[in-house]
Amino acid sequence: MKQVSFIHTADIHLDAPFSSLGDKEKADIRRQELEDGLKNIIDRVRIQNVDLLIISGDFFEDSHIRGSTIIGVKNLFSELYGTEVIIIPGNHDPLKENSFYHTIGWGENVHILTDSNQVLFLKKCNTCIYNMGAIGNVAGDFSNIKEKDISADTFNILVFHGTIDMPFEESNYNSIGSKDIFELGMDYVALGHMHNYIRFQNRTSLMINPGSPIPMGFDEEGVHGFIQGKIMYTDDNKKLVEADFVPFSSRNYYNIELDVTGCNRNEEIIQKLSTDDNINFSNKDLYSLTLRGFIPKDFTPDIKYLMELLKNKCFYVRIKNETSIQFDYEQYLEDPGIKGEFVRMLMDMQENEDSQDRKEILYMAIQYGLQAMENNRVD
Ligand SMILES: [Mn+2]
Repeated sequence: MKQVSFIHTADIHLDAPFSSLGDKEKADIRRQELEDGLKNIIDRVRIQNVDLLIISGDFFEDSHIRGSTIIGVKNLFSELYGTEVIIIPGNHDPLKENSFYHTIGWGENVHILTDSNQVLFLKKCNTCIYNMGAIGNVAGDFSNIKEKDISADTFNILVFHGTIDMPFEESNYNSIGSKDIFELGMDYVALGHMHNYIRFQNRTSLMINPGSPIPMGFDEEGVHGFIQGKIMYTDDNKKLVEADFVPFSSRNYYNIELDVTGCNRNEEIIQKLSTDDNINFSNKDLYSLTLRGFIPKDFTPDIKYLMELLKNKCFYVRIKNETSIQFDYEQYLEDPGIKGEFVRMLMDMQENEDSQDRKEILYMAIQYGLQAMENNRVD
């Protein structure tokens, strides 16, 4: 076989509860979208007749997964006549005794990887699949694989759910350095665990963490997707790997900030929001809006009211009020101490300034300066 094609995904977290949204209806929609997303990936695999579908861990949420979801998935896999499905358990779907990995009779084309002593050789694809960290023993698995004779005559893929190039702390699941993995001489390393897209490459190997195809929270901002690629022999019998990120997520998360300094009423906040060129709400996306800046002592933004006005502009919004109380700096003008001196100096600078932008910056400087001196902190 001259080439093997693959789609590589990870961290789908089927049946994740999305409880952090605090909105049951929206959470149910998101949960369904995980399933629909997987269906779409499987459709693509089938239509394009891709040789391998690789899922590098956290395929489902073990503590929330429903039998009906798994049966549905199993049936979808069974329709992939030309494709081998390769799955490694992750930290959210560990290989426990009562795991669906054990209790369901998966089809013949589905391979749950667990034992690093055993290499899965897929003859029709001329591909060897290695696995590391399925039961949390990365160091042991690593040396098992290292002892093996990695053949130049097969396509070699390592599947791993873990943390790459992070401090070796106990909290980091399956930690290992990229240099070590490169040493194994794999053609492609199908990573999972980090929910963002990361690509590592050296002269001979390509190693990709695709990230979650469907983002799951505000710490997973922007467009998400999966990897599609192939390994092939070139005319001079060298191996070549091509793999691309395929944007996929139909809804994305965005953290946005709005400086509401000078606003005295909720309507003014809305006005500011609608004229901010950097903020463009889309009714399919999720937003976490943080209000910042200095506002008068007697004004508290009405979060409920603001949410009500914004909720039709987007799929989901939450608003955090991190504003500070505005200092009435004129009361410091007669102050004989350092605060008075500071305010007088900056107000003089403001008066001699022609540019409106510079005037506003100096106003903020007065506010931050007073905050530092009065409260011993700067927000
Ligand atoms: Mn995960």
